[in-house]
Amino acid sequence: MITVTRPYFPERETFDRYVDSIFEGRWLTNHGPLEQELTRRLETYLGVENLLLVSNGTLALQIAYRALGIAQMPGQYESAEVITTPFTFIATASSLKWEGMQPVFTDIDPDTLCLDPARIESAITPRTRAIVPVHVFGNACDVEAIDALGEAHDLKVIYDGAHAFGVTYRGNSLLSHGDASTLSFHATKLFHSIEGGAIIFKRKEDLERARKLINFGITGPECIEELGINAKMNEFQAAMGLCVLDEIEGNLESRALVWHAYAQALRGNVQLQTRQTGASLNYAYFPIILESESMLLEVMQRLQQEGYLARRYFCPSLESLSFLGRPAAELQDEDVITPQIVHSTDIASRILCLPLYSGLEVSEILGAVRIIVNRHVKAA
Ligand code: T4K
Repeated sequence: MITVTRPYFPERETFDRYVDSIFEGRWLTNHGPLEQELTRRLETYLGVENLLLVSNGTLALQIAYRALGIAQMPGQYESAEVITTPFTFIATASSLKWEGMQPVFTDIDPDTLCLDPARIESAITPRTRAIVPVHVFGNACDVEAIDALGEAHDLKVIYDGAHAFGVTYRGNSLLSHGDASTLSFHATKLFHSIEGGAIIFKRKEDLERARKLINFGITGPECIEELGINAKMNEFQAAMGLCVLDEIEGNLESRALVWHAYAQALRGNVQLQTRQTGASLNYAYFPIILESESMLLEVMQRLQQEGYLARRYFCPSLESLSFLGRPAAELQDEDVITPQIVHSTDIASRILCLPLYSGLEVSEILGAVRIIVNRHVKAA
């Protein structure tokens, strides 16, 4: 079966060398030498400062909210609102709810599939604390417009960049926008550390606070300064990250071949995500948008019969999940704004991500391309 993705496995010998160094140094976690090396190398590779490694991409979001102070408002804890996109993986919104905030969904742009900045302003209320947009499928959000909104309304902006590893925008790292950007290094991502993640802060003081938070708030042997949690990356995760980073260029080249083969064959046949001008590609995902949900189901089934496991990333649109909704008491509040979500619901019902990973041969995807094109031609 050709699955939607397959984790990148680096050279075993390289991994063994890093593991040997762990055994020799007898240091397994808590800010070890490999974690420090990976931090330095990622800052250089990505062209960013103030990068903090954490144990996964969901905790990266949670720690970013805490370090920036949006998750801590005594007395108002339950009613803090954060504007975010409904078209994303569940972790973007569930991390907010988990931290006691109310996600307020505003609609996406139906072409770029990212949060539409024109819809954000009308959803801002006195309770709004932050905006959490997502560079979905590695496509850059309209960062200029969103950063400007954050500044004008004194809101923190935290970009969920889980899909945006290595993406540049107008020559600089896309991840340097906002008060913070987060990354996921889950096994299924183009760069991974088995599980893992990172936060890139604009300000050094926020980085320093987050460094404390991921280690229980401890700052010295007998000093616990504030409430914290355990979100540290261990040395085996860092070892995997270092090996995957060693081979990142070949990984990207291999993905690029498949990505461009899909694009060439499918452009004009199905709707593709409109890429943000000025942003680079990282070949993380290849989504296609079919004409209807029934056509999507038919195409998916045909693909599966031929051995291709495409995935409905991201379905359902998150505003439909009642456990992310407002508590009943707040629903009676006249100040509560519930923005209308049209595009995200529609796109979520007919979007499909095609198999894409390093090592997948172009010849192996031709059957999938044929099924999609034939179905389209029959429908036209
Ligand atoms: N924000 C956004 C926007 C995200 O997309 C994500 C994660 C996060 C935040 C949170 O970051 P983390 O806390 O996860 O670091 C996968 C990933 O688990 C998840 O990390 C990712 N987004 C999401 C888009 O995809 P599933 O439920 O689709 O994974 P799963 O287990 O179905 O795997 C997908 C395919 O990969 C399978 O068909 C087979 C293949 N696979 C997977 C694994 C784990 C393998 O061949 N080997 C493996 O070891 O969520």
